[in-house]
Amino acid sequence: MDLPHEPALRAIGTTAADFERDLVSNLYFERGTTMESASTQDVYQSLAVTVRDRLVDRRARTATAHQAANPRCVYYLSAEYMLGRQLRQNLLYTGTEDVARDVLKGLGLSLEEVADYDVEPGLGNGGLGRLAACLLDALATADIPAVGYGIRYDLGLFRQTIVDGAQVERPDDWAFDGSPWEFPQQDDRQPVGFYGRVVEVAGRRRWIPEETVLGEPSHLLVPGYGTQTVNIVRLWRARADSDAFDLADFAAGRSAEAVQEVVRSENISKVLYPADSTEFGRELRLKQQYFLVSCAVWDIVRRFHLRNSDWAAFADKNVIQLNDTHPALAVPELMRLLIDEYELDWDTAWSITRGTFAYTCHTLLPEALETWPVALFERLLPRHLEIVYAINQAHLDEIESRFPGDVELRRRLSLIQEEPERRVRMAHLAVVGSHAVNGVAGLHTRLLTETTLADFARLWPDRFRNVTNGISPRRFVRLANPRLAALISEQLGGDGWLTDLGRLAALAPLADDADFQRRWRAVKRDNKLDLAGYARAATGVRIDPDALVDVHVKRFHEYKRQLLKLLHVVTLHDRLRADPRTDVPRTVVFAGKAAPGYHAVKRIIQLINAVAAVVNADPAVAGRLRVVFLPDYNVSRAELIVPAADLSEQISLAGKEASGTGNMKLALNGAVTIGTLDGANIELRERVGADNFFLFGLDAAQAAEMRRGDYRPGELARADPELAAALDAIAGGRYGAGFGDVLDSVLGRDEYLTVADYRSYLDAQDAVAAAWSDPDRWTRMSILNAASCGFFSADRTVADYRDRIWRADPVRVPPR
Ligand code: 26V
Repeated sequence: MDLPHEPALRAIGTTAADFERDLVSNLYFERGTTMESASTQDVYQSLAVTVRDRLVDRRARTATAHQAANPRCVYYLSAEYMLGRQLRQNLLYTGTEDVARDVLKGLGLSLEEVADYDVEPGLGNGGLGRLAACLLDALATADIPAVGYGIRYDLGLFRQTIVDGAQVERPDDWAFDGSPWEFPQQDDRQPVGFYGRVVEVAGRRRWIPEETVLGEPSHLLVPGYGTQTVNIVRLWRARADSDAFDLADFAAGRSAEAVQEVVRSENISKVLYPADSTEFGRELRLKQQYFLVSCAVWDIVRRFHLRNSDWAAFADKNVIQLNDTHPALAVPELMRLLIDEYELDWDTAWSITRGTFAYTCHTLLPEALETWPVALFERLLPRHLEIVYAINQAHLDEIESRFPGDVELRRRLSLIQEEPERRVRMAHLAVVGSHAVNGVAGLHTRLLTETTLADFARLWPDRFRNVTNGISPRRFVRLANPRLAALISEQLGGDGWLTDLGRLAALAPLADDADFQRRWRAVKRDNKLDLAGYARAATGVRIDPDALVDVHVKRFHEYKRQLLKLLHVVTLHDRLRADPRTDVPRTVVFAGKAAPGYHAVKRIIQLINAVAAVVNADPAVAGRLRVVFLPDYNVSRAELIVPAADLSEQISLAGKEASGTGNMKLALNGAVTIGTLDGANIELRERVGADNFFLFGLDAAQAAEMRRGDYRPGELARADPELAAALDAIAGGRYGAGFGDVLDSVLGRDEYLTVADYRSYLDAQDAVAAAWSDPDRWTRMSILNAASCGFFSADRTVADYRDRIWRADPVRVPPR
């Protein structure tokens, strides 16, 4: 591709004058206004375009370099991307932050007030989505050619509001005021079929879909830090054909009928994880999954053909990483293209397919392992079901030849579950269709290969490996915590640590240095003041910047045990009522969304807010304990909370959290962890040292053992006077009537062993309070935590994937 010289040259000016001229020009040509009459929104939009243009030039050179090198490309398929706000990131990555600040100042505006208009794209739910964003950031930073494929949800997951203490979901119309970072490509639309039948044409099976929608791509730029590479994330939105609107209906006044087909098509990219409580919702989810993979696989094949002509090279030139099972349909989709459209024979197609795919599993919870009813699958994707059956036949034949007569083994490993209804097992499809399968932390991979996927690990031991998750230090230190970043850069003599996080180890010798400790504490305190300002405005609750900021922030799930944290709060409340000098001054911050249909955890949110209201108003507490629930946890909220945290709650029941990445974000920002031996907590504790980590609770083996035995939570709870008192206080209505049901889970089955771990957790919290009472000791722990987090950089994670799965080489993009 030739570079568009003139516009590119105009866009890359780096002086303040260039920047200002472009900003004013964008204001005029893009917004149709002038500096004198522009609103702050106008200025924001023009600023975004001005910054974006500086990346476009790099993107053009990246595309040219990739075209010339014909490298192996990494394609990341994910239902979620939590990219976070783009403006600050792109100012940083283009080195225009100071210039922009100066220019805006000259215009009487602060960068902060303009940046406030930047909205984070609502394309994710939790750790899986943020991991996708961190890996894309690290891929670009490592100059590895990569494209992320996803869905451009109009309304994302949902915006969480709290009404009378309860979560109320509202649409997250993230692009309502425009979306300046996106490049829509209306001319690149791609048809996607659904339903219909399979016919035989000249001895070949062919799918004749009954319904077709259009996938319309748009992309966002993914710049690397300190490099010229700009990769892309390509997001697809569902569009109806322009003929779908029924003019006759409309003319007859039947406006709802007129748009029926348009609405049905466009529903596919309306929201992330539509409720699956109805048949409509379940079908829509499966439609979304196929929509994404159909668009992505087609695009990957198209890109391959731009540079290659021989299918034999396909698995060498492409690796497709499946981010959990949501995109697992890509396996039969690639097979269908290769066999039905390109007429390859089965064996060739299968060896290309398996050679191309790799699968990352992100869970251990059996209920999160997706399966789809065969009946639904067959109705929506009849040809894919035939292909799944054929893959399964060959798979079961292989098992029979290696383990003759082992009917049980074949039943367990089949892609089809037979009882109680026939369903397609998506994790099995992903494992069988991939040449590499990985878990996301050491314990997770071990448990996967010993339990959930044990039979597969016995069948193909070489296919399994561990790649421990990581996080972007650019996003979670430099952008989220600029004060800390400045202190570290000053101390280390530059910002090389941002791409070589192991260099933080050089901070360890300063852990006891009085002056460094003082500065470290000052950074934390300023960050707490920022959080306090936000919390005050958002909830009315005052945060004391000198109190221990104790944070439990993540999606709500019973296994993550927000309820255990709340029982600690209630016990502290009891103790404070008896003795106002107990514990240390503490602010407990909760944040996180509950799945809309997950009633049990929505009740926990209500109870948290009820406890917060009583505790915060109780004169006996005298401000020593504050509880705040910050609504609508997302990347932007994490950027505010994480830098201010002193104590990081990572208290899932051991054996349930695949990895966790909040644990890494918080430790890297100097929070000390209180946690179980779960997920990546184990690797974190190994690195920061047992002395700098508050460990409690059962380990995974003990937890599994206890679940198998005669566990009696009701009796155990009554045997601990403080726990009994806390439960009585809740049941007795101290925080409002009618919360008895929340306790039923604990006193009944206690699936997540909250009662079993309570005492150990409280003891560990008492140790936290003792450590906090000695500021020098605490600060030492805090510094050592950050200094030991080098391993958790997403750059290391990407290097692991690159060396052990992707085998992809960097392509240097020359500077202009
Ligand atoms: C699964 C499902 C299954 C059916 C319907 C909706 C739905 C939505 C999301 C998921 C994915 C659950 C897996 C997940 O988010 N795992 C998280 O991945 C993080 C990154 O690896 C990891 O740090 C967390 O421990 C893990 O919970």
